[in-house]
Amino acid sequence: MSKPFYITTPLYYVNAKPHIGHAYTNIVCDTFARFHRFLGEEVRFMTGTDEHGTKIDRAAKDQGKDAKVYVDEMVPLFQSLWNLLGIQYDYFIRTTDDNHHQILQNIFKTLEAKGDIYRGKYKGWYCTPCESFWTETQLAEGKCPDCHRDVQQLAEDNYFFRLSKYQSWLVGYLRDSPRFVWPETRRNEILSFLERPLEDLCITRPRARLTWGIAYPSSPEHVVYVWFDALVNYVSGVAYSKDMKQFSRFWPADLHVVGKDILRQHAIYWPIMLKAIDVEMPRTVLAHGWWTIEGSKVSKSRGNVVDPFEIVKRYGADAFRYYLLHEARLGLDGSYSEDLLVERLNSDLADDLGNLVLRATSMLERYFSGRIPDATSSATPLRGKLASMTDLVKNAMLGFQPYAALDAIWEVVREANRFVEQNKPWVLAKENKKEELGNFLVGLLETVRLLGLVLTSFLPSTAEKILSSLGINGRPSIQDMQWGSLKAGVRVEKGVPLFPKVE
Ligand code: ME8
Repeated sequence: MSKPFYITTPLYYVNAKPHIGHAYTNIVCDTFARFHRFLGEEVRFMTGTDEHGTKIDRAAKDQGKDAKVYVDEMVPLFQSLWNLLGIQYDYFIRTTDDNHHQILQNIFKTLEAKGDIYRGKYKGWYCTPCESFWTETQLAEGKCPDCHRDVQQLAEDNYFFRLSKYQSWLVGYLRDSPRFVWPETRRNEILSFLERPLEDLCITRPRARLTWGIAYPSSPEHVVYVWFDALVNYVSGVAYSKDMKQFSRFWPADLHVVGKDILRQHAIYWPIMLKAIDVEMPRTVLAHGWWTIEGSKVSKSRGNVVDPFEIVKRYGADAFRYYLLHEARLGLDGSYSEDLLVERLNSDLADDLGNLVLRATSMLERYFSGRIPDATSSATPLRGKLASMTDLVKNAMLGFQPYAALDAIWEVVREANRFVEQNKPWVLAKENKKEELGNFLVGLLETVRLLGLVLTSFLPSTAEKILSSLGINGRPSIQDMQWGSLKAGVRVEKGVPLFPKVE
């Protein structure tokens, strides 16, 4: 049996409510996870929360709360959003989990025994909002090169991880592994970043400055740097060093999905950490682009966030999923517009898909009392279109292009609506051409069934409504994408509008 498909999201900081950016990453991952389940694979889909470090400590203090009390209150907010958006994860990991702590400690033991960690003095500039240290030359006019805010000078005793020792190995690995970082342009960025010497990574913070972190095992005066802590989740979530049978069942991860803001950590620190502990590389780190508003990245520190809870309340989870998956090419930035979301909802979802399903089921109700008639012929031009759609969708998804998969699906949706206009079933009914009308409707309902199946990865609750109105329940599979399995005599529920239009 082949290995389960193991897919991960970043672990989100819990210093604020999740926003559209977090929702996007999880929707993308959920769509891939569902699609691999649809292909018949076993899937391990893990998401979770990053709960240590200065940002979280500060957020808790701002509210006058103990850090652990604070994170315990924030985590359910993330989980409730994932529920609302239909995110079907298999495991939720928190960096405050005991298991994660123990595994992190085991990893330190290995690294220390190998001599890959040493104690030294760290001098540098620190940007608190970004949690980043910068060298003098990296600063942009004396400010943080990422967010352009003030930085503070620091000099302190810390522990360092020998990134530099593995630099030439990493360069070779990236050159030889074209799919390790996707898209290609990002891989090239990492390779050109690696043309300069890598500095070793400072992996602790003095307790005197920060207490909210995992204890560094060899020094009571230090806690672990939040990035080192968080990256380990990808292996601690599958029991690395604790249950190697479980670990080797899932590892290597097939897909780490991250935003381009955190690609360096995932394409430089993470593979080096794995190499140092002698663990196989994940197959692909996929960096997607940013959602922006008026050209600026949506981010909690900029305060221009779009509240996904509100969007879902107004338009429903599937409309939000459709918009995000369709409007930005994975890997590139997308400019968020609520007006465009509404436009897509009214046209693609309500006029095209909703209308097709409603027409098909209503006509069956009207002309055949809602029961699927016996078809005497299955000749319809839609059949071939659906077969090629299935291939297109599969290729698009395996090539990380969910928008292209949706385009291929909507080609068929629109074609099916045209098919209704051209065949004028109401005329067939008037002329009492029952057989022709029956054949026509069976073809149309088959199309609706196959669309319902293929949509399960993208618009899960809509797909479920479509399928259950046709009396189809259970785990949908690509194997069911064969033309002709609707049974004569089955009672089909008359549809309700799937997507009420928004003014
Ligand atoms: O970086 N557009 O957590 P974080 C698209 N804890 N995606 C966005 C986005 C935007 N405008 N803003 C955020 C961290 N994201 C670390 C990760 S992983 C071991 C540790 C998404 O809460 C995107 O996936 O700041 C980005 O990488 C992530 O949220 C950052 O989330």
